[in-house]
Formats: sequence, C-alpha cells, structure tokens
Amino acid sequence: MDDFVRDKLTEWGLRELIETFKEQKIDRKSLYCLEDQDIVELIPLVGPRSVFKTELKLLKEQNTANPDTSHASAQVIPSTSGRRNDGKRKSDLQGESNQQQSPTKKQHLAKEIKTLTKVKDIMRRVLKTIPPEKNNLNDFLRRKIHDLETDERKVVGVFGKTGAGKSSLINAVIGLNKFLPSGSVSACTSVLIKVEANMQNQKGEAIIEFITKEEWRDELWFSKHFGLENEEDDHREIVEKLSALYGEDWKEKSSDDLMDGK
Ligand SMILES: Nc1nc2c(ncn2[C@@H]2O[C@H](COP(=O)(O)OP(=O)(O)OP(=O)(O)O)[C@@H](O)[C@H]2O)c(=O)[nH]1
Ligand SMILES: [Mg+2]
Repeated sequence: MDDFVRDKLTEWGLRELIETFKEQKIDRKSLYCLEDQDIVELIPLVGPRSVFKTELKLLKEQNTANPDTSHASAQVIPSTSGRRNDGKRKSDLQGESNQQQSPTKKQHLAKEIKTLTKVKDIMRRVLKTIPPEKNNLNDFLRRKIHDLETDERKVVGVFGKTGAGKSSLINAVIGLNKFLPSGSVSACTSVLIKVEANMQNQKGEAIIEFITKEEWRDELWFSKHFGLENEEDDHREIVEKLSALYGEDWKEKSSDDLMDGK
C-alpha cells in the first residue's frame, strides 16, 4: 500500500477498504492491474465494489487521456450556462461525448454516486447525534435521512419516433392513464421528458423548461442553414424534430416562414 492508493480510496469515499488493500499489498502499479475477479475477492459488498470499479475505470481513462496529470482528481465539468455558440441547447448535448472537453455520462454518474456516498456517510453520523426524544424536528430529520438511505435511482430511457407510443407506455407502467399527454394528431411530447417519483408527497409536479421565441428562431435558423450538413445523427434528429412539429413541408419553407406559421 502506498500513499497513492490510500489517497484514492479516501477520495472515493472507500476508506473502509484501506486495511484490506494494505494487507493485500496493493500499490499504485497493482491497482491498475486488478482484474474483475481480484476486485470481487477484495470487495465482497456490491455497493462499495461498484463505486470502486467505476472510479478505477475513470482513473484509467484519465490516465490514458492525460498521463501527466493522472494523479489529479479534478474533472472537467461542462459549462451549464445553457447554450453553445452553435445554437444547441444544453439538453441537446446529452448524447455528446467529447472526451477532451467534457466528461462522459459515466463520469457524471460516478460523480453522483460519489457525492451520494459521501452525503450518506455524513448523514449517518448526523443520525447518531439526533437526541432520542420524539418531536417534530427529530422525526423529520430521521425520516429525511431514512429517505436518503433508501434513495436508489435508476434511469430508464424510452426512445422512439413521434407517435411510437412512448408516453402511453410510461403511463401504463406508472399506472396513471393521463399522466403524460398522448395523441395521434401531431407531436405530443416532442421534447425531452423526465419522469421521476415525487419522494416529498403524493402530488405530481411538472418542471418545464421553456425557451424564448428568439432562442427557437436561432435554433431553427441554425438547423435549416447548417444543421442538416452535420453528421448523420444530428441530421436525422433535426429532420425528425422539424417533421414532427411542422409536418413534412417544412423542407420547402424558410425558417422565417416556419416561425410565422407557428
Ligand atoms: N394500437 C395501439 N396504439 C397505441 C399503442 N400505444 C400507443 N398507441 C396510440 O398511439 C398514439 C401515439 O401514442 P403516444 O404515446 O402519444 O406516442 P409518443 O411516442 O409519446 O409520441 P410523441 O410524444 O409525439 O413523441 C396514441 O393515439 C396512442 O393511443 C399501442 O400499443 N397500440
Ligand atoms: Mg409522448
């Protein structure tokens, strides 16, 4: 065991593994050589094992991308300021994985897991300090910490062309007939929709991100003039989006005409 391994385990919120790694004489070099079977033997519990595997993978990726700074833990976080100068909104960028500028989705996920693990660790310590008396505040704190303990989120993506039945499927799965609008006339939920259980109460809540007319005008103009020259995926996405919103004859109209008609 060397400082590098100790620091990494600490940084990843896996301090409880330091002793085992020390006994097994795992140093920086052997850390990179660990096989899946070794990891199973070293870390029998699924929770810390999955965190470890994700973090080790990221470390290896960082190492490959930037060998000189592989010891650094800082990750490049993409700007959240909304738009890029090519006219795309940030929600449109989720499929991109430019390794040089922004972390992959896996890196985001690993960061989330790491943060949640740390928060849980802190909250467990807070729980121990809550006095045993029953009162509103103590009960509230215990309940919130319990919710956090049991908060296991899995993200399931539903993809398909407009009218394929995505919203109907989600409604059927959650057992609420008219939760998401569905219909056959034109594009219904033609934007990214995220459905989450409301852990606070039984009510449904909608968080909707609107864009201004000017922002849509810019996006439309960009799509018509440059977007269609882009790679295959971008091209297809634009064609599907505009066909869903304006029908097939959008191709013959200018972006100004489309704006005026909608
Ligand atoms: N026959 C049949 N119709 C379905 C089925 N699922 C959905 N539909 C109908 O197909 C139409 C479109 O369904 P939606 O659930 O709105 O489709 P969507 O994929 O969410 O469409 P967008 O929101 O426009 O992307 C509706 O009229 C549904 O009633 C199915 O399994 N069988
Ligand atoms: Mg829909």
